[in-house]
Amino acid sequence: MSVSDEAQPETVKVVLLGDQSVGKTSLRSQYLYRYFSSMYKATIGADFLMKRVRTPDDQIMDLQIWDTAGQERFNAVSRAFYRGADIGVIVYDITNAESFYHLTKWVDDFVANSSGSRPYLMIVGNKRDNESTRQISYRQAVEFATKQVEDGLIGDIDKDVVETTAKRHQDVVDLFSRCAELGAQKMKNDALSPMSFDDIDASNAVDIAGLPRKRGGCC
Ligand SMILES: Nc1nc2c(ncn2[C@@H]2O[C@H](COP(=O)(O)OP(=O)(O)OP(=O)(O)O)[C@@H](O)[C@H]2O)c(=O)[nH]1
Ligand SMILES: [Mg+2]
Repeated sequence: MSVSDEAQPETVKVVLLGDQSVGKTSLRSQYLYRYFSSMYKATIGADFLMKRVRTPDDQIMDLQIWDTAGQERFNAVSRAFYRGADIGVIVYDITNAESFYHLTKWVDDFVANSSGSRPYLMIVGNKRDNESTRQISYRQAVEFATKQVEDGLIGDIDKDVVETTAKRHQDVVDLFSRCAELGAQKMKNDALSPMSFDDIDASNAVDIAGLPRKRGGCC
């Protein structure tokens, strides 16, 4: 059966976030278009692109991949797009220690603004092709992630704390395949533990009639 013959798949909202210039846009472009440019064009605001994928256990799903702006002046705008996220892909640059030290702030912001959707996290050290100027080791990333495991945000450090280069297609395929796998896991877990009334944020209620099908979020 072809993908198009099947019932409408579930949508998994994946949000890329992290400091400016760490490579969020480049990771998504490499995944979707096999395109990498060494020119830097700052993202302003946020947007999403969709990709239909098949998980290793043969489940079809639509990844809704949001790219957000890392520049500080856009932080308030970016936060608005975390709502209803299933997976946060928090990116730092292994050659820029500051982008790593800011991870706590990104995690806190993301969790606080995802509006009770109980998202999963991936921690991604990008630009691993620049080994000679590395400032952050993989071990440091694992140490950081241990706290997120305790908080239930990361399930499997080996799979969810990764290093990539946006120059290499296979790296980004592996990254987003893991997102799909996590999306499938999250759907199962959400189905087993439906939202409690405490999870529902009615302050920004919208009429969802006519909006595309999406579990537990507004967009
Ligand atoms: N060497 C190397 N350069 C990269 C890599 N990923 C991105 N870059 C470069 O880093 C710069 C910033 O990349 P972007 O993808 O625009 O960064 P961003 O995180 O989207 O930045 P904002 O939109 O400002 O938040 C660009 O010049 C890219 O070419 C990588 O894996 N390796
Ligand atoms: Mg960008």
